Amino acid sequence: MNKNAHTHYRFFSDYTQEGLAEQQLRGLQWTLKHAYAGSPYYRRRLDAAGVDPRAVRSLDHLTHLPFTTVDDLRSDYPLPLLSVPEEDVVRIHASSGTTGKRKILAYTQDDIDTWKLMMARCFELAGLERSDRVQIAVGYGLWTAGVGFQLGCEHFGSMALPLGPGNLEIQLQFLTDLQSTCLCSTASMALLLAEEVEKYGLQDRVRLKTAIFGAEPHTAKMRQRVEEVFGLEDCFDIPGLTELYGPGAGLECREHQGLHYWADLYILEIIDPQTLQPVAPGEVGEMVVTTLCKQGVPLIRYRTRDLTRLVPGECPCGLGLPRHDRILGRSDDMFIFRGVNIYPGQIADVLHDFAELSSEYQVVLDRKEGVDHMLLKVERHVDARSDLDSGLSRAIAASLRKHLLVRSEVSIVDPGLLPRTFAKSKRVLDQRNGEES
Ligand code: DLL
Repeated sequence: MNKNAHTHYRFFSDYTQEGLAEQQLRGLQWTLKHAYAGSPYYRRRLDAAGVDPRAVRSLDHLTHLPFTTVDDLRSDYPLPLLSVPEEDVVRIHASSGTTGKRKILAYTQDDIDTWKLMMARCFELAGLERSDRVQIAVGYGLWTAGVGFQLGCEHFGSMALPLGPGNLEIQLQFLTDLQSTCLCSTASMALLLAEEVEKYGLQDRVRLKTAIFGAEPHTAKMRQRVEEVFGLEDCFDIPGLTELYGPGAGLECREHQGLHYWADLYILEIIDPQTLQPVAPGEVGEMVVTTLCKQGVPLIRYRTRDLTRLVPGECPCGLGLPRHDRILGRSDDMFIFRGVNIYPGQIADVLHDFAELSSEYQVVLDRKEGVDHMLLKVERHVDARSDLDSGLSRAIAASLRKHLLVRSEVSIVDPGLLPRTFAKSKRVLDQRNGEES
C-alpha cells in the first residue's frame, strides 16, 4: 500500500509490485506442481504442451502454458479438474447455468477459507463496519452467491440477514423492521426492490446506505435509480465466478475508478479472444485467470469469456492491488445481426443518452421471410410524457443505426412493463431459429 493507505485494513496486507510478483511466481509454481500431481487431466494437458512444472522459474513462463476452458470443465465431468483426493473435498458448488450445462466445482476447507477472506475484503473495502446489517438477497444453495456473501459477512463481523432472492414481502419487512444497512444482490433484484419501496412509499422507513451489486453487468442508469430511491451513500460492483471460488474476486473501491482484484490470490491476464495473445495495456479483451493457492480445482490460464480491460496506474484510494474495469459483458453474449457483431452492453450504452428512458430494455430477434428483424423494447421513464413516444422511438432507432450500423424497430412501453427478475436479467431473446437462446 502507498502512503495514502488505510492502515486500519484487517483483511489486506502491504503490497508492493515486487512483493506481488514474487508471491505470484511462488503461487504459479505451486499450482502447476499441485495440478500435475493431483489431476490426471491436467497432467495429460501439461505433458502434451511440453510443460515441466519444475522448470517454471519466471512469470514470463505463464504465456507458454496451455489455456483451460469451459469445455475442459465439461469434459472432465462430474468432478472436473479435481486435484485433491475426494475425501479432502468439503463442498460442491455449481454455476448458475446461464450458458449451458452447469459447471461443477469442488472446494477443500482451505479453499473455503480463502474465499472467506476474499469476501471479507469486499465488505471492508465497501467501508462496512461490524455494526452493519447485511441483507443478502441472492440465491442460496448450489449457487455460490448467497453462501459466499454470508461466509464473508460473518468473517468480517457484520450481521448477516440471509434472505435469499425473491419474496418481496419479507425483503421489505427486513428493510424496514431490521433496518438493514447494506443490500447484496443483483442490480436487477435491487431495482425490483427499489420499485416496491417506492410503490408502498417506504423510503423514509428504510435505512440502507450501501449496496453491493454483482452477478451481471449493470448500467449507470440502474445504479442511479436504486441509489436515488434508497438514498444510498455508496454502491459497489462485485465481480466473481463459480470457477474462481464465487462472488468476491475483487471489488470496486470508494474512488469508483475500477475494480481492485486480488492479485495475491490469482493472476489476471487480458487476451485477445481471437489471437489468444495479450492485448496492449488498457485495451479490452478476455479475462484469463490463474489461481495461486486454490486446492480443489486449481485454474491454469482459465478463459472466463468475460470482457474487460486493466486500469493502469495507482488508485487514489491507496490500496496497492491492481484494478480492472467493470465487466463489459461476455464474449458469448455477442449476437450477430445482419452480419454485425453486437454486445447487449453496446445497446445499453446508446440508450444511456436518452433521459426519457428507464434503465430497462429487451432485444427480441426474429426471422421473417428469411430476413432478420430486431425489436428493441424500452421503458419510458416515470417522469417522461407518453405523447412524445413516436418521436422518441425514431430518435432511438436513428442513434442505434448511427452507432451500431443496424436497423431496428423501437417500441416504447410503460414504466414497469418489461420483465423484472430476482436474479440475472436476460436482455436478448433470440427467436430466429424458432427458439429463445
Ligand atoms: O455470478 C458469482 C457472483 C454472485 C458474483 C453474486 C457476484 C455476485 P456464476 O453464476 O458462475 O457466478 O456466473 C459468473 O457472471 O463470468 C460474469 O459473466 C457474470 N458476472 C459476475 N459478476 C459480475 C459483475 C456468479 N459484477 C459470471 N458484472 C461471470 C458483470 C458479472 N458480470
